[in-house]
Amino acid sequence: MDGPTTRVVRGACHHDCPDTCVWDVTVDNGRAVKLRGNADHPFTRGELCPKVNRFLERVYHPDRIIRPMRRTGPKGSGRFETISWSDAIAEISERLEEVIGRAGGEAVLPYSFAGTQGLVQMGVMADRFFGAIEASDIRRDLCGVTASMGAAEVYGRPYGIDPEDMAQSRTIILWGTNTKLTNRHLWPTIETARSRGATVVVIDPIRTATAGAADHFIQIRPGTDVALVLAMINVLDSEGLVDVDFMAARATGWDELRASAQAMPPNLAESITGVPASGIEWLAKLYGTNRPAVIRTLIGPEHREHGLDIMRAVAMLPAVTGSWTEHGGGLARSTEVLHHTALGSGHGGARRRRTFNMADLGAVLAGFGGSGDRLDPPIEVLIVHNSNPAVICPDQNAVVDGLAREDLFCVVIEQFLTDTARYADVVLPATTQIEHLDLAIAWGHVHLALNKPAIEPVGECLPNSEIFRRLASAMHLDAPGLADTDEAMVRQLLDSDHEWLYGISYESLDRLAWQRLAIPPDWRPHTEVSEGGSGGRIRLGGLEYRPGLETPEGSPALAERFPLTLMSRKQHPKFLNAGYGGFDRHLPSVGRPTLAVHPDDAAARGIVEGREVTVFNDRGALTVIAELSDEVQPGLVTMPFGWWHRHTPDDRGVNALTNPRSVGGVGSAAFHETLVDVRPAP
Ligand SMILES: Nc1nc2c(c(=O)[nH]1)N[C@H]1C(S)=C(S)[C@@H](COP(=O)(O)OP(=O)(O)OC[C@H]3O[C@@H](n4cnc5c(=O)[nH]c(N)nc54)[C@H](O)[C@@H]3O)O[C@H]1N2
Ligand SMILES: Nc1nc2c(c(=O)[nH]1)N[C@H]1C(S)=C(S)[C@@H](COP(=O)(O)OP(=O)(O)OC[C@H]3O[C@@H](n4cnc5c(=O)[nH]c(N)nc54)[C@H](O)[C@@H]3O)O[C@H]1N2
Ligand code: SF4
Ligand SMILES: [Mo]
Repeated sequence: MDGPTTRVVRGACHHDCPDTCVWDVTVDNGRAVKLRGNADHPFTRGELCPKVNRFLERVYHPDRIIRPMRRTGPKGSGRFETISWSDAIAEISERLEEVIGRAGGEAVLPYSFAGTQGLVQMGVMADRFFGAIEASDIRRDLCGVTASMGAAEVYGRPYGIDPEDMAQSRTIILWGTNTKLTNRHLWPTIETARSRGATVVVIDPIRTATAGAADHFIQIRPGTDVALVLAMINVLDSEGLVDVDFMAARATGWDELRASAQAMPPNLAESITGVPASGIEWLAKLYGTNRPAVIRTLIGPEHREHGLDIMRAVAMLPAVTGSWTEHGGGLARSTEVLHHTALGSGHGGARRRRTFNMADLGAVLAGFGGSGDRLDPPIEVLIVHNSNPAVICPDQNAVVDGLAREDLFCVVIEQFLTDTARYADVVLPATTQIEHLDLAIAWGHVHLALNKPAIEPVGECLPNSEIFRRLASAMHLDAPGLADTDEAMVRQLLDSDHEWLYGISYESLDRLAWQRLAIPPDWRPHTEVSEGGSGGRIRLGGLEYRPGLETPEGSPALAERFPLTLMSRKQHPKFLNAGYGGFDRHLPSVGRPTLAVHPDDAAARGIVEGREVTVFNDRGALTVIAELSDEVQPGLVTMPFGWWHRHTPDDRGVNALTNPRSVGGVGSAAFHETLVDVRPAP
């Protein structure tokens, strides 16, 4: 009941989720008692999700880390003693000064990702701190960067349309995105379009919940999308459905693309993709004629060696048909670039320090750089915030071996004792989103939000920003901005004169909680001379389907030993990456990770539903529960990612098996290109 001591504070969800819901926290006598979606928010409309509906349980969870802790047992044992903040900061800053003085700043490695997407707590102060000590740098490339680079190769600035404009679309292709699970607040927009007659198609190797809810499902062989795109262009071209005028006005490279497409007739594409030629012809004609037609993608196909090729290929389609010119046509991809453009922020630009791809953590901690060279200096200090690399990073056995190194000084800033924090020398307690201030961008819509703290920090928790401020002060660092308050940093971020920030200020956000970027309604990107690109033109060009190295086609010899392909996507409605994998109330009823196996592959191996199986390759082996499923195609097995180590008898998760390969150290890892075999557990 609301009483005189009750107030409501507006904030925004911090999770690495496209939706960035706006919420209202009811606070009674300093304690948050209710957290609900704000019904007036245009995109999320008052509904949160099964992950976050019980967020207050997380805030006040008995397992929450609320004091700094120092390790007392062997690494990984999880045994710690409580220490004071002043001891923790002194211990870390003295260690940093000693290492930096002896080996140089590059012996220090920050590791962070998108545990919170709020810009301040994600990295503004941390980046300043690590820049000031000239630490090694990390490419935060595990998610979204490959997809973005693929679109950027075509468009320069990889702008997509406002996803809410999909309400106008007549054809909606959900290309390797599991909207109903990963981007649930877009579904009502899709339903609106449907109620006006739109056709919804899903292209995915797995019959996901989204595929089940669509009008048509195209079950493609994993990683073969470039062949499908080329065959679609082949059909569009022969049916006269390409927009030659648009391409002549806006693009270069149609002749090369056309030649590539001519070399990929639908029947050849059928043999590569597994999609019947008649299905390819139907899809191309639907896309070319039932307009406006939009392609929606997030990141699904990027976790592959040639993920960039796929994202580049898919991005070309709307230029070939000129569908950008129609309201509700074009490509609806991550909107992060729109927010960063408006704010003038983002992590682009030249890197001056030694830089590693976050996917290579295992190798880096073992003393090797991306190309196998010995590191000089090797990493002596690892400082982790907003990430759980022991669970989310590929080549998990190597990551855990690295974290277990006795000579590594490891600091983890966390809310819970994750599989990574277990290995820390010092664990520092971090606030949650309802305890700190932040500016929340969104990658699924164009509304910016201000997250205001609703309660005082629980226990002795501190915001990431304050922890780095204290470290900077203890080390007497004098680079600019290291003492800025969180409010000052939010104000700096908003201090942009870009036209899309027109009318948006700290004061207005403070009053309104969220505001739409001032992107014109019915904005149609890439129809005018674009920013970037080659001379402002859309870059088409030759396209080639290439199988990744760790696929049956790419490595037949390896596939003889490990004939099945393992994919490990987001799968559980109550998981958000690894953020809830340690919470009993969020685990599926089986309580253990399962491996989905096609009945044909199961029969060939004597695998029985519900029994234990071992899934293995040269990187590792896991004992999990078999689940016979025709949602996967023969030759493919899937296991959800995000489970904490203790849920398998091997004390590991699916990333113990996954492929860490990235191309040239840039972009995401080839998680989904992992060859394995499966046998009944002994
Ligand atoms: N419930 C829940 N929601 C989440 C998350 C979560 O953990 N749980 N995580 C959040 C994060 S960090 C992200 S990045 C987003 C991701 O959002 P999405 O990109 O929608 O999700 P993914 O599951 O990574 O991949 C989507 C689909 O791509 C398919 N796919 C994989 N390879 C290929 C391919 O080669 N071709 C084609 N056509 N399809 C392919 C997969 O089978 C999968 O069904 O979700 C966010 N939302
Ligand atoms: N096999 C496989 N691996 C994958 C993927 C996959 O599909 N398959 N997906 C990849 C993708 S798309 C992503 S985005 C990554 C996700 O990788 P991560 O970003 O590392 O994962 P999260 O679980 O979202 O967040 C990590 C931690 O941040 C903490 N956290 C939240 N808020 C705060 C805060 O304010 N301060 C501090 N200090 N900590 C906070 C949470 O407690 C959580 O433990 O995983 C990747 N790994
Ligand atoms: S995780 Fe996503 S859907 Fe759930 S509350 Fe946060 S932003 Fe909304
Ligand atoms: Mo992600």
